[in-house]
Amino acid sequence: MAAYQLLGQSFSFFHNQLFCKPAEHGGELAWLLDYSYWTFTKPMHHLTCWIGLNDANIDNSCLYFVQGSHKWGLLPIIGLTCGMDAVREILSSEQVEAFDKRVPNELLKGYTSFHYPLMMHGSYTNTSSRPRRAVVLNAMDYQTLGNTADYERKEALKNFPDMPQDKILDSQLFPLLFEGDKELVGVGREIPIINIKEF
Ligand SMILES: O=C(O)CCC(=O)C(=O)O
Repeated sequence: MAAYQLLGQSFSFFHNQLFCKPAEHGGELAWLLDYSYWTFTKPMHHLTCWIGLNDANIDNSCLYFVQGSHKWGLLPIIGLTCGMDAVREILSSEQVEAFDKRVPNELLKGYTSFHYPLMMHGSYTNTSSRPRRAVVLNAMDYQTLGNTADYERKEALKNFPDMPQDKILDSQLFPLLFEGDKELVGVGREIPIINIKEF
């Protein structure tokens, strides 16, 4: 329901991920915007749901967000293993100011946070004696289309099913997760939708 309210739309499963940062050596995930990696789909109407499998805090490398970065537009891919400061090179001075105030997303095990596909996020090395794991579910508007024809990182597509250009991604590998019209029948009232443009 929260995903429906945030997307304002019925939505499908896009893909999922498991992030495991073992105690004392879990590596860093350099800053990224999810949609920088997903431009082989369009339009951008996706959502990420991050679910903690351990208590996550600064010590064991929780996720960080850069406040306001969702309004910066699409940034290029700089690489997930390029170091936590490489991103500074592509940011303006105002953006670097926001970046320096990045916010730790400390969450208890089992709690969830959602992020917009242009929200800059990353996580540092886990130097603590506790593991930090998370399951991530990526959802998309149920009418999302393939946009693979001119996609440059073809090798990245090998791990995905076929996504023909301009065709709705509705195969069994992209199942419908929440169909608003059907699932909300009987609720008897309008479900408030969040307008991202207000944030
Ligand atoms: O948990 C992490 O460190 C990374 C998660 C992530 O990249 C995401 O939720 O999109």
